[in-house]
Amino acid sequence: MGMLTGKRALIVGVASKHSIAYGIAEAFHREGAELAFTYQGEKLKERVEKMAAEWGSDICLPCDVTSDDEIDAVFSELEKRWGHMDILIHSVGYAPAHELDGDYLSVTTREGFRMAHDISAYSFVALAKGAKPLMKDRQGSMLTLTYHGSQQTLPNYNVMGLAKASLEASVRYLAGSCGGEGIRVNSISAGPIRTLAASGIKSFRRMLKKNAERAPLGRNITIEEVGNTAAFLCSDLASGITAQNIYVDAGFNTCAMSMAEMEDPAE
Ligand code: NAD
Ligand code: 0WE
Repeated sequence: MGMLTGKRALIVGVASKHSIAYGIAEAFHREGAELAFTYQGEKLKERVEKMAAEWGSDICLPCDVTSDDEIDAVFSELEKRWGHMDILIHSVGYAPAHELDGDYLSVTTREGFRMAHDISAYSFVALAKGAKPLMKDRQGSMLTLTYHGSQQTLPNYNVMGLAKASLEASVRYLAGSCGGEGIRVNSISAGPIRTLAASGIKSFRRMLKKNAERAPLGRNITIEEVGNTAAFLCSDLASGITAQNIYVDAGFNTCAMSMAEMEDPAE
């Protein structure tokens, strides 16, 4: 029997086979969960439906998280199809590309700030509102994805760092708000991974190299590793864990400088 046998999970944020949400879906499927998916727009529909079918799922619903109507439609459909659910995965983030390229004060705009916070932080609240009634009193679990740029600055992450800080605070408030119904709320702070969301980022390759050098494990992490941690956090094995942020970053966040960085022969 799998760690998630008998559990029903809605996964928001699959865009490709490189998506963190794809790694989570793989692990959840392996551990016996029943899955439903959303996709961001018609362009992604077919691709997500195909992946869903491979995991034995025929629930694939459109959902742009900026639309309350689309979010409402997702949960009415899940109520019809499932009646109840156990797990909500939020793996969504966005800021306009120009906000992630250059000096923070120079590139940040009111509209970019608004969009980053709406799509990357508020959307978890909006989805939690819809999911909570379906998750009542069944040891449910909500999980979102964050990044260490919320805690320490780095080049170009800019307004996304603020949105992730808001998202992490929201995890604690949501945990308080949903704890009475037995629902746990946590986040995973993943190290950098080459996904679609990373593909537009200048010098991401260099960043991956620097990260591996500093991380105690001496390497970067994979979507499989994030998936496995997500499976644990959403399983009953983690029944005492809520309002937490768990780092899956090969230890990077704890290290100010590594021996490997000291020994770089190029410098
Ligand atoms: P990805 O591009 O595969 O996934 C991002 C998802 O966000 C896509 O599925 C996209 O459709 C969705 N999305 C964006 N705007 C949306 C909207 N308006 N409505 C609905 N969906 C929308 O990239 P990923 O790296 O898997 O990102 C998933 C999460 O992981 C994000 O929150 C990201 O910030 C976080 N994260 C990524 C990394 C990394 O290095 N890749 C590291 C830590 C955290
Ligand atoms: O959260 C993210 C990615 C977020 C992201 C990426 C894009 C690229 C395409 C949000 N919005 C957009 N908008 C686009 O138009 N990560 C944690 C990955 C990431 O992004 C960075 C990073 C890391 C790591 C940006 C700058 C520096 C580091």
